[in-house]
Amino acid sequence: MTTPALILLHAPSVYDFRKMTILRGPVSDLVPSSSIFEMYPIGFTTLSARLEDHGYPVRVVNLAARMLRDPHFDVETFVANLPSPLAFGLDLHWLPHAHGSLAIAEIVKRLHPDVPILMGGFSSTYFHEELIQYPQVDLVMRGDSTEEPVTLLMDALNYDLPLDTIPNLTWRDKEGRSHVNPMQEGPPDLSNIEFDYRRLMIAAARDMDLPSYLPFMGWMQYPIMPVLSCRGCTANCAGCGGSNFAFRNMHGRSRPAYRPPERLADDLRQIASVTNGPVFVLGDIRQAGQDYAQRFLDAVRGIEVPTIIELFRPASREFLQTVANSLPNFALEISLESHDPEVRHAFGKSYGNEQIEKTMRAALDLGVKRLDIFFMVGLPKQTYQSVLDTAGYAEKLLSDYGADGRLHPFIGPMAPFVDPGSLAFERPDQFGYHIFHRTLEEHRRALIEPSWQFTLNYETNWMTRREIVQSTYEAGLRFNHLKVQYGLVDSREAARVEGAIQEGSRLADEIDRLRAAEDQAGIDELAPRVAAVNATRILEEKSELNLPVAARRFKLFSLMTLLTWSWIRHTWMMLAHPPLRRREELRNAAVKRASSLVKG
Ligand code: B12
Ligand code: SF4
Repeated sequence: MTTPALILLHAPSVYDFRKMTILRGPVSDLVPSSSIFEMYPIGFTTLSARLEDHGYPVRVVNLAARMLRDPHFDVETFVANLPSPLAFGLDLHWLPHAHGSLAIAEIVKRLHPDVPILMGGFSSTYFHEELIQYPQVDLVMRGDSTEEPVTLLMDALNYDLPLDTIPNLTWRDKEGRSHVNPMQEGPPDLSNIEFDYRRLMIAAARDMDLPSYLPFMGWMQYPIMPVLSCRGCTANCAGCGGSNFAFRNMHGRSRPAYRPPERLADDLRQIASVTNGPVFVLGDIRQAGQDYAQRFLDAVRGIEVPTIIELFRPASREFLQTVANSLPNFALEISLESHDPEVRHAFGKSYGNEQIEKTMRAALDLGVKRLDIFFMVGLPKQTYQSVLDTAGYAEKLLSDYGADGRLHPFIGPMAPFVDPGSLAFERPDQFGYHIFHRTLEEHRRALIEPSWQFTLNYETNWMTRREIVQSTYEAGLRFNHLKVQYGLVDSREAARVEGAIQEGSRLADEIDRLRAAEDQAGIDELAPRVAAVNATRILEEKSELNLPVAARRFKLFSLMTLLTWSWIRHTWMMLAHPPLRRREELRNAAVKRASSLVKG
């Protein structure tokens, strides 16, 4: 087995979620992960590819998924048995990992005290100065594109070079002083980033450790894969830490970096060459202009895997016709946020219902396989009644367009957090928000509150945290009834969901009362009931989010051929670039790279 230079670990949201009584709520019901957020960032793929091409083998361990899969999985024994790399990397990308990532970092530091701990991702970037104060954290890599600086960092750790020339790095020296190196502007486009997930499949085979590489629980049954059209966004939704505003302030990026459309199409083809699972094209392909969208659609013509396209705003019939011509199995995702255009506008989306319904009509006429419409709770100007009225609008949509079961409305809360770096977090008064937790430590603690009501880092001028929680449950019940009525879920399934929603709502109230009375023993007694609700998707069954997938989910022959070829390539690369403290000339090359950067 190859000795890894970097071991990338993905933590659960809360450590150890298996032992704590926390009503986690429907915080992840609209994404493939469970509420412990076991999915690791796409960046693990691109970082691994870049480092391996420079002779630094990378191992990925999805600790969160392993803990979920096996209740007896012993993290400490597993970590103790890992080989000592040049560094351990942990993502603190999504803030909901604030508790788990720091706890896992502490365990790793205790068991491998001489190996530096590196953290990275959006939340690490936002909180880098606070993060470096935790004794278990040695290095924080900031920015939305860290492939290049992390490679320089590996060189520095491998050849004992100074750290002060490495862009984007926040670090602590031997005397315990922290340093913030200047930020380097990320690449203007994504042409030199390698988004080849097959590399991780090969690494899983190489490390003989498939369970550690699985992106989320259930992936083998529903192998959905994303392709990323850009880093950044042109839009400015109020609660989003990946908005144009947030990217500008956090990552110094003034406009999105796009993947060239033909490369994006290649990414899609690569996935389609090994699986029959759906592919999600992340980011509205019209963001870079009609020409970009057209080139992408020309380049993917004829790909038959189910392909999900995101729309940030209404689309013309002409555009949808082009999508349908190129991707016969296309599905659409649109986040309307609210039925009320005024609320939608306050959140940052300015279009009317008539325009978006025209888009829906056209998509259905043109043969869209699935049309998923998302609504959110916790928006500016949104009252409790407005949330319930959204359910009324969902009914209207189903009655007008939902006869054949292709239209699926979903609702979920903006939870657990309004993103740091977002407009609503930075300028709460302007958007009518009240932010309860501001620091990383406050968010870390909020994650171990006994109920998601107290984890929420905000309330609005229009709803308290309790109202956000209870309106979510009430709207969830209404959506559930609608789904039975329109044949989107079967009645047995719906009855199970209904039971879980009612129980979730009761538990939220009971915990509210017990917490106010500081009755921890009373909360602990609820553990079995809380565990049962946590184990259920309460707003929508995960299977309802899933597109139908061919019985043969993987193309085994292509996969085997690919693995064989890639194995040969990998061995060759490793021989051509002997890693880890082996050759003087490599050290010289690394010194040169670092010094050219200082000059540049
Ligand atoms: C795609 C996406 C998703 C995909 C995730 C796909 C994936 N596996 O990464 C899906 C739809 C599943 C998703 C889910 C969620 N998302 Co999301 N998502 C996005 C989106 C639209 C794009 C992200 C992106 O461009 N990534 C690409 C680049 C930037 O990141 P990357 O390549 O993965 O990683 C690079 C760097 O971040 C860094 N890095 C990352 N990790 C590490 C680790 C180390 C050690 C190092 C050195 C570097 C490093 O280096 C990488 C390589 O350059 C953004 C919005 C936006 N416009 O940015 C929101 C965003 C990132 N998501 C967000 C949130 C909140 C979530 C959820 C928690 C929502 C929820 N409640 O369900 C879940 C979490 C899911 C989980 N972990 O299980 C917030 C995060 C804000 C914050 N600071 O917490 C964002 C900013 C906006 C939003 N609200 O949607 N999301
Ligand atoms: S939520 Fe809005 S701002 Fe954030 S990534 Fe999506 S479209 Fe862009």
